[in-house]
Amino acid sequence: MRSELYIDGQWVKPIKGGTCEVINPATEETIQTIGAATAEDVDVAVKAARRAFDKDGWPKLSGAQRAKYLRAIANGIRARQSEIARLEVLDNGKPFPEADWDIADAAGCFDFYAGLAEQLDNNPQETIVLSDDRFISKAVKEPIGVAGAIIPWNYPLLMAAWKVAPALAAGCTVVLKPAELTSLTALELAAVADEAGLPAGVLNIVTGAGSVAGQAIIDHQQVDKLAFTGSGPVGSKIMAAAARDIKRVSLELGGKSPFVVFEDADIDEAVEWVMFGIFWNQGQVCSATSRVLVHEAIYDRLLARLIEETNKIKIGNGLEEGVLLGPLVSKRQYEQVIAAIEGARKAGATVACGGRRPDGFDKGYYLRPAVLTDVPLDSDAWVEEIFGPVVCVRPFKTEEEAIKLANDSRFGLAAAVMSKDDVRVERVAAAFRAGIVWINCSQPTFTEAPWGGYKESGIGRELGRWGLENYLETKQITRYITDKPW
Ligand code: TXE
Repeated sequence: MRSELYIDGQWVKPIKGGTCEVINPATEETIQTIGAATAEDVDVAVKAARRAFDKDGWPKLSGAQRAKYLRAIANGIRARQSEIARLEVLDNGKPFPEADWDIADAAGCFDFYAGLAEQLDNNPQETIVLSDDRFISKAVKEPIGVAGAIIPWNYPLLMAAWKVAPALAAGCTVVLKPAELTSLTALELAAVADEAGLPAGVLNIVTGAGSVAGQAIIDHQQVDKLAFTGSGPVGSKIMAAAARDIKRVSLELGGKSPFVVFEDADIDEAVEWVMFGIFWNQGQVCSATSRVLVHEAIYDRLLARLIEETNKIKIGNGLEEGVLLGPLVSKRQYEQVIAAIEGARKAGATVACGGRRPDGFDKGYYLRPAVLTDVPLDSDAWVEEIFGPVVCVRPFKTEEEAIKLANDSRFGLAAAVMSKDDVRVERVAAAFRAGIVWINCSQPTFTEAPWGGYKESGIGRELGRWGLENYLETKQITRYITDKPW
């Protein structure tokens, strides 16, 4: 298990010697003490990334050469997949099969962007047809420079991959700060990159508090681009910091995503997707479909089945066989979710099941998944992201009403619809004001497809070719090609 910062190809202790404890949310025990970087360490890391970009030639390598490193990282992750997945469970609490899937997906993300890095060689320039034939123009893609990436704790390695893989593929160099709660697998990523021979300074990992190390990254004048996934308030701070020096910025923030189930949906299938949409990863998912709108004709039956199935979910340590729901990531997150459920109750909602500590657990941040009904539309429980295994279910009468309720949110990350009527699902998909729409499912996520939100859920798109664009500038080169005088 790594504990030091990874800066300029070296494992180093923080200059001021600070540390932070890593807690296993299943046992509340400390599993590791890691470095807490300060602005001094961030400065060294940014300067290393700057040198790797400006002088050492990472952006000058061909896409195919960078792709080799990315593929070596993908293979390095896969070679240690189970070990890294186990570490993710200890750090984050999620069930092992979910962690194992995340790690495989992180490796796949590096492979995918290796492919796109190669394509940059094949198609580096776009010729532009001009209205004036005395000139020709072309558009060339170039890496932005040093990227500062700040990521959350819900998918620790996967979020690192979503930022690092496209940035490196584009030719940027990176300073990554993982969440202080879950830094262990990001440090393993550094170890894998190191073994893959990634040149010094291309990828730097600084662990530590958001308000210190994170703030130092966003304030650093030699960082050209900020990529962030996390809470809205920190997203605002990042945008404000970026505004000062006109840094490029991409943000993936929270959500309160709706799932509309029409009367012709198969109830068992709908319940399965509804549960997957909110209980996967203990509900700590930005795109979780946490507001379920069910047509009144099937509302009672669907709700009864949902409660029945929710009560059957096996809760426990993510390393135990068959566990579907682990602990929440931290004491703070646990207390916030409990407070949100209490707030809902006070506002008049009914807690139809769960919402409290399961029997027999005296340690760990475990919570029985909760189904809330009669949640007032103006209550926090309906409006704010809870980021836990808590779903609000509400009946609707008409398609128009469902769309209105679905879109009545300041967020717009994702939305889902379920119906056997093909025309209707397309119509509803078009009406949703959200960056990701799922038809007859919820949450499937593909490295190839764009990911990001409307409204307060963020700016920009990750994944797919859109993810690469986040790290590229476009340069216009225009040549005067005639002997005729100007
Ligand atoms: O997020 P923060 P937190 C939401 C979710 C959750 C809430 C709080 O609702 O309950 O946010 O979680 C770094 N400058 N999401 O407090 O603080 C921090 O160190 C620079 C949704 O953990 O936003 C971490 O690395 N960086 C989300 C990262 O920001 C700063 C996933 C995210 O932490 C910083 C996580 C600063 N001033 C939480 N302050 C999603 N969209 O998936 C903090 N950080």
